[in-house]
Amino acid sequence: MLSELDQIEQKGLQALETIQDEASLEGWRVAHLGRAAPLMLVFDQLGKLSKEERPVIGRRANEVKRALEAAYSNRSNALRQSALQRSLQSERLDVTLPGRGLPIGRLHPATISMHEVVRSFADMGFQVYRSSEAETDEYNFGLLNMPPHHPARDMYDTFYTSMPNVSLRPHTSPGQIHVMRQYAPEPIRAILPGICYRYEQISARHETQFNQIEVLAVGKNITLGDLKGTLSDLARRLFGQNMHTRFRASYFPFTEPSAEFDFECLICGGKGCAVCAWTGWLEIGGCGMVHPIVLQNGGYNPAIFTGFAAGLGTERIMMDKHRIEDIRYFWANDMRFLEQF
Ligand code: FA5
Repeated sequence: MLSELDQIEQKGLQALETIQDEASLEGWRVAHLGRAAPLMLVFDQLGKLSKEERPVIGRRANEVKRALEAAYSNRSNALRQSALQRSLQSERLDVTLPGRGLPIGRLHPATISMHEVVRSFADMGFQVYRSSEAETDEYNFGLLNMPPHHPARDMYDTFYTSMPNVSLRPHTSPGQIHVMRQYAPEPIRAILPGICYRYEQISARHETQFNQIEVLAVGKNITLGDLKGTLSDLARRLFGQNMHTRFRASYFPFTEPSAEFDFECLICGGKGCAVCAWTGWLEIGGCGMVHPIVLQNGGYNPAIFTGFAAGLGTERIMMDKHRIEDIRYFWANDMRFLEQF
């Protein structure tokens, strides 16, 4: 029986040397140390041996068991180590590699321009008022003294919606009525920034969507001088003391008298270009004294109150400031343009 135990030990240790993975190792454990293993059968037979043989065989059987268990545990550790080494090699993590950069967003140039103009007006005591981009015909035109079929409607090439009487606002002026109706008979100093839409022939100076800032002041002693002073001051706040501006007589049904407000064209330096329509002056907005009918529609008594209003194109202001020679850059979504601001 002692030689049988020697064989058991030898075979077990030999078999263990060929084991290369965890599954075969478990198979080996069941075969050599499991309940039905030859070694365990030796233990089962110990009771049947003589008094003399039993301690000798028992001791040897225990030795073999410990030897197999120790070899099993060494092999198991070795396999785990080599599996770890393999995974470290194949799933190697280079902690010195730079991470993936997150692109940092920035404000759109049209928004930057809007913010600059809003800040200047805020410094002059104007409050920001928001009004919606889709308006009824009444607000876009009717309440601004343009009843149906009024020829001045032709100046606003409007996008109509599938909802009767609702269109995208072609200017921010309908907001004047909303502010007046909310605050009458209190005095008003408000600006209304926002996007406008026109079915427009696109050119270096015209887009189908553009931002305007509506300016509205209503009170008891407001004059044309206040309008001219406020807009001239805006130009100086944005461009410095030496900025040249001019007012040209014009016509809007919702103001009387009316004017266009121009900045000197810094894009061509006054020589004439596609943006200033070869005049040397860049039209920034329309303005005038609020028409008595509009004041009345807003809830103010025109015998007591007067007011001025203006609608300024903020992309045009940005174009003048940064010498941008085509308005189409604003919405073309070209990063080479957008990243410059
Ligand atoms: C108006 O929209 C009037 N509502 C302005 C106004 C308000 C007058 C209050 C009196 C009182 P106008 O159509 O001229 O006016 O547009 C005003 C400004 O918006 C223009 O001077 C220009 O700077 C800008 N603008 C108008 N159309 C476009 C366009 N298609 N693309 C880019 N900017 C435009």
